[in-house]
Amino acid sequence: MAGLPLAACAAVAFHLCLLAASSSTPRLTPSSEGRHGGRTAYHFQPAKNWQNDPNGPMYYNGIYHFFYQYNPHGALWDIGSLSWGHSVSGDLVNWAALDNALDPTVPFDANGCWSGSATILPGGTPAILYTGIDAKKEQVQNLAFPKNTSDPLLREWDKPSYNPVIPLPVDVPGDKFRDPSTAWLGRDGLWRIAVSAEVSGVASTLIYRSADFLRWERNAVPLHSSRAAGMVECPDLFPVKEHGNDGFDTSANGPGVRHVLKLSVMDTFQDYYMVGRYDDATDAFVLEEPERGDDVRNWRRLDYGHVYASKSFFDARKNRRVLWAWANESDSQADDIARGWSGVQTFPRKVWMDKDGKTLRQWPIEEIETLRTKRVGLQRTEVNAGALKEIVGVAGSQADVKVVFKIPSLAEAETLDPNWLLDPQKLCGEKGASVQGGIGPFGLIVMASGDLQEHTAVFFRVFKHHEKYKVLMCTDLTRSSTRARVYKPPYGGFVDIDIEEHRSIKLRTLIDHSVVESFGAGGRVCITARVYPEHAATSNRHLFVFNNGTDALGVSKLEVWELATATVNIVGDGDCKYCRRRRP
Ligand code: DQQ
Repeated sequence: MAGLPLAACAAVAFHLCLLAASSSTPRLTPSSEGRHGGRTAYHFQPAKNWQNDPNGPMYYNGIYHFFYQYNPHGALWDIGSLSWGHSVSGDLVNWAALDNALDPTVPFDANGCWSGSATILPGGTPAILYTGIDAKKEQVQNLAFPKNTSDPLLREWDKPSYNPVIPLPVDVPGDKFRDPSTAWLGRDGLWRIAVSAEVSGVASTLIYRSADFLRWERNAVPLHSSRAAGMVECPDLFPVKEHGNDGFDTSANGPGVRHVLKLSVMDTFQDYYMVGRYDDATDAFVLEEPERGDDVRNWRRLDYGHVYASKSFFDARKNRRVLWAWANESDSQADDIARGWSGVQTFPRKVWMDKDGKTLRQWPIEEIETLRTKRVGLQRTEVNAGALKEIVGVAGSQADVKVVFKIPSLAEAETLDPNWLLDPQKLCGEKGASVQGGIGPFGLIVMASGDLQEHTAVFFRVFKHHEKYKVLMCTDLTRSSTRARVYKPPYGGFVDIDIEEHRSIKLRTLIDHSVVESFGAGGRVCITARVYPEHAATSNRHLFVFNNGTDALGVSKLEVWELATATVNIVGDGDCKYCRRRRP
């Protein structure tokens, strides 16, 4: 059974297990081999070419389906060529590639099958709603159904000829009407979806209602609108528990339920969210933090790094909500073409609402543990001021790192200039890992060359602010690569925790060649970065804890697991018949 761990096979429908396991590609142990040009080992990527937004994730009849914006013809986004790539999995870690689910073939999607969502209808039929770029190059919303629901892999999808089910409204420009959300049922028995549009120059999240999923009527009042934000995309409205971290089906509402509205803002290329109360009698969404206003750019950031167009789904298998997001490349298009691929997905994250009622918590799904191999750890140790401590014994290019820092005293915290509160990203830029502070910077140095000429730092820094303390979390890419044409902005956000009370803070970082995906304070702040170290192809990647503050710092616990390579859309073997069809 090369290619799929036995544990995963036990959890997966047998045919799917065979499909993935039929790959003759051996399960690699972590090494530099086979991961050329930053190709990842356990993040979702198609075998080649361009991918962007996650589309229509769902759990159906014991199998996870993942669709994604895919250009089958090359490594760049191409306005007229987008298809829905399709892969299936038994465990959200190992994936088998199928043929595209949707290609631009008919007048209502002749110029591209753009983003959308999947909904499982009562009776169990899955339905896809997606944006078609029609023959007139206008955006319309289309429906697709599996050709054969008894095919457990749902390989072929039918686009009924009555499409589009939602034509372009007269008050919306032809290029600003897209990205239908997963549908939810109101208590009146009507389906609702959210669709992004620009209406008379205002970025709007429209609600459409339907009794039969075929005929859709637009509500007069949008769910949300913002004059300031420019076009928003990929709306996601989902329920979260007031207490606890289990998930809810998308239609859940009533006592104990809050909702999260996530929007992707084109201007900033960032995802933002707000917790609120959604009333399905009026289709109104009332913000939990009205002081942040309607301008989505003032809402909470889903991830302070380089991710966009996220989408969640309810995983009935494990009663949780799981979120995916696209992490674009940060190097040049010429590099993408040379590599032959572009774009990864973040590792699937479980999401729930923090007990503060405002913050989303995000955490890698527990299945990542099936990839863990070698472990090294530290217990109750100190890192002196200005010191680095190397963690040896694990390959630093495919790892899951968890560390708990202990702050003995806050006396040396630097004073926060209030202007910095508005721009944590800029603050991270001005006070990077190499700028000595009072409490911090302290954290991890990852993907480092032996001489540290190249490295990426993920760190915290504690400031004093009006007799209270503010914790900043940053990813510093300044030295992440010596290559030219790499986008290396500072990334960072403030972490909402009471450091005075806890005197400790946790950091978890997933390292996967060109991905450094970090979760601060139990997933209250996430920062995903793409890195392209030159040394990666030729030497080992080192891993350190560091402290560039003025006092010694405690590390109560540190655990690092080397991660094995998952089977993700492997092509090139002789056996995987579904993969073979995608060979050139
Ligand atoms: N990507 C899709 C659109 C969506 C955008 C096209 C967001 O449907 O608005 O590839 O990245």
